[in-house]
Amino acid sequence: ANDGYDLWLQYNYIQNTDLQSEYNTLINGIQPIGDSETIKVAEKELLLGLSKMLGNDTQLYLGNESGNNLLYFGSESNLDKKILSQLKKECAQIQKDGFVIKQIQVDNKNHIVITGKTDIGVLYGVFRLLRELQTHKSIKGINIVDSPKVDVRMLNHWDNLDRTVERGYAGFSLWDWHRLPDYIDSRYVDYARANASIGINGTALTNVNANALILTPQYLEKVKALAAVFRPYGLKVYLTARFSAPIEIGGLKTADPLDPEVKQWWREKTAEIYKSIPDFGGYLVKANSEGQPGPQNYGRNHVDGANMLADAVAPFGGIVMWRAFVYSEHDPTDRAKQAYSEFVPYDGQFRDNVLIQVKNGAIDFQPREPFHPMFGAMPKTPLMMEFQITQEYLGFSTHLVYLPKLYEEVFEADTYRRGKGSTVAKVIDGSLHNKKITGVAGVTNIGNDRNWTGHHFLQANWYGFGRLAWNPHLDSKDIAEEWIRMTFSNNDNFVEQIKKMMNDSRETVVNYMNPYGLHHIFDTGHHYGPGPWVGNLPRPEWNPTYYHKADENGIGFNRTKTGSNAIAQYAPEVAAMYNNISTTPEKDLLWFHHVSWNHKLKNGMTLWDGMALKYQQGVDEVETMINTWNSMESLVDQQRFKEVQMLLNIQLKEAKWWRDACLLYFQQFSKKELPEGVEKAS
Ligand code: GCW
Repeated sequence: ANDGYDLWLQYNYIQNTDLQSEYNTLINGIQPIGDSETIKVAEKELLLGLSKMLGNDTQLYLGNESGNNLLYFGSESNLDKKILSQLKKECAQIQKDGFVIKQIQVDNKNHIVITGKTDIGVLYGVFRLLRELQTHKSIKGINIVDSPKVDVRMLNHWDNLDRTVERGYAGFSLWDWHRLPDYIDSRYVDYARANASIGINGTALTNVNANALILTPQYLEKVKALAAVFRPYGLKVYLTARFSAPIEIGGLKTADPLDPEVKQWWREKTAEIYKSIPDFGGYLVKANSEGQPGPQNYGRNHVDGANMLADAVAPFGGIVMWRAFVYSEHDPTDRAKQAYSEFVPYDGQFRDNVLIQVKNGAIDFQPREPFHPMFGAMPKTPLMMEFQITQEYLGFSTHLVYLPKLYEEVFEADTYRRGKGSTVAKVIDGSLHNKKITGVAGVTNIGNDRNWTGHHFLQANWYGFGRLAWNPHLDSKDIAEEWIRMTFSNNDNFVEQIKKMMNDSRETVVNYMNPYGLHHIFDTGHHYGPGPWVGNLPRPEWNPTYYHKADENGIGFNRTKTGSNAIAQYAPEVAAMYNNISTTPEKDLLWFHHVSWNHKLKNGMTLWDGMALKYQQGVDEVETMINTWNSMESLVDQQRFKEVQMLLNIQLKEAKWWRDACLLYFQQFSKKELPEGVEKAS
C-alpha cells in the first residue's frame, strides 16, 4: 500500500539496469564537506535516497574517501582548492542559495561535486541531484547551474491556534501547539524536507486573520522549537502580527502606529522574538481587511502601519509582508478597484524591508482572474505575489486541478508597464524595476491528512508552487512531468497521459464553474459548489449577483469606461484591449463586459449557447479524466489508484451539479432553450 505520505520523495528503486549501473558507477561514495546541521541533513537525505533508489546498503556510500567517483558536497568556501579550480566558471554564475552540480576530474579520478555559496545552496543541489535520479536522467558529464530568481519563497498557513485551518481541506493544522515545545512530531522534519526539496525557504505558521496570543511568551517558546527543526533545511519562520496586539496582550490603550508607546511595544516584542529565534523572518499582516484591525482604525494609513513594524524588525534583518487584500462595503461600485486605489498612491513611501503582498487577481483567487492591476504599477515598491494553493474556489481538496497552470498564466501576463514584454514574472522576480527584494507566497493546501493535501494529485500544487516560486519563468508542463515521475511512475505512457490530464484540468474546472470570465458565483460563505443566486450574507460584495449581474439583457460586469472603469487601472495598452469587447480575450469576456445573451462569439455561436456548451464541455472533460485514470490502473499502486478514482467520481457528479445549477439559474434571464449537445438536468 502507498498512502502518499512520502510525497514526491518516494525514491523508488530504479528498475532500469542501464541507469542502475550508470548511477552505481558514478556515485561510488559520498563525501560531505563541512559539518553544519545543513550538511548533516543533506548527507542523511542522500543516504536515504541513494540506498532506496539503488538498492544498496547505506554503508556502501560511506567511508570511501580514497576511491574514484565520489560525490563531494559542501559550500565553496569549504572546498579543496584543486576541486574548486575546476568549478570557477560555474561558481561565478550562481547567486544567493544557488548551486552547481558538476562532474570533474582531479588527479585522474572522476568525481561529482555539489557546491554553492551557502550550505543551503548545497542542500538544494543535493535534492536536485536526487531528482535527476528520480526522473531517470543520465548524470554522465553532469553540469547543472541553478539559482533562485526570487528571494522569499514562502508558504502561508491560515492555521488557527486551535488547529482548525481557515480554508483548509486536508485535515487539521500540522502544528500541535498543545504538545509543543517538548514533543517534536517527526512530521515537522518531513515538512521541512519537502519544502527544501523545492526551494521553499519560509513559512508563516499562523492565519492572517491573526490571534495575538501567538506573540505571547507561552507560544513563542513553541515557535522557537519549530524554528529549530526547520533551520537546517533553510526554512525560516514568520508570524502573522495582529495589529491590535499591543492592546490585547500588551495592555496598552491603543494600537495607533504613530503612538510612541505602541512603537516601543512592537520594538520590544520583536527583540524578544529575535532573542529566541535569531533568524526569525518577520511579520505577515492583514490589516483593515474583512474586519481585521489596522492603522485606519486610528486615522492612519497603510504606510504608517507597515513602516512602524518594518522599523521594529529592521535591526534584525527582518521583513514585513503587508497584504493588499482590502475592500470595503462602503464602496459599492467595484470591489476590484480598491486595492489599487488604496496602495498605488503610496508607491515609494514604504521602508526598504516592506513587501506589499498582492493576490494574483483583483477579486479573490477565482478559477480564472485577469492579473491584478497593481503588478507593474508600483515601480518603487517590492510587490510580492500571493497565490492560493488551497482550493477555496476550486472544489476544495476534492477536485483535481493542477494549479501551476494558473500560476503560469498569471506570470506570463503582460502588464505593458515598460512596454511589451513587461510580464508579471518580471515584476515579481524584480527585473522589471530593479527591485532589491522579491517574494512569492502561497496559501498552503496542507494539513494533517496522511497524504498531506487530501488528494494525491494536489501534492503537485505544493510542488509546482515551490518550483515556480524558485523560478517564475518555468514551464508548468515540465514541472508536472518532474512531479509525475517522482511521485508515481517513470513509465513514458503514464507520464504523457497523466501530464496531459493535469495540464488540461485547470481549463476543465473553469469550464464547469466559471466560463467566459464569470466569477464569484460560489455558494456564499463556504464557497463550495455553485450559488449564483442571491446569498444570505449582508455585504453586497459578498453576493454572487454583484459579480455576474445577469438580467434579461445579458450577463457580466461592465468594468469598461462606460461601467466601473476598473480597466483604467491597467497600462494604456492593456486598458484599451479590455475596454473593447472585440479585443478582450473571450476567456475574460464577462469579467469586463456586460454582454447580451445574443452576442456573437468568435465561433459564431450566441453567448448563451456558447456558455451552455462550455459547462457541458467541462463535464465531458472530467469524464475524459476518469477514463484516462482508469486506463492507468496497472501502473499505479491500488491505494492511490482507488483514492484518486473515488475523488474523480465525486468531481464528475459535482461538475454536473455546477452545469445544471448555473444553467437553470441563468436560463431565467436568458429565457432560451439549451443548445443541442447540452444534457438537461435530471
Ligand atoms: O478569500 C478570502 C477568504 C478568507 C480569507 C481572505 C484573505 C484569511 O474567504 O477566508 O481570510 O480571503 O485572504 O484574507
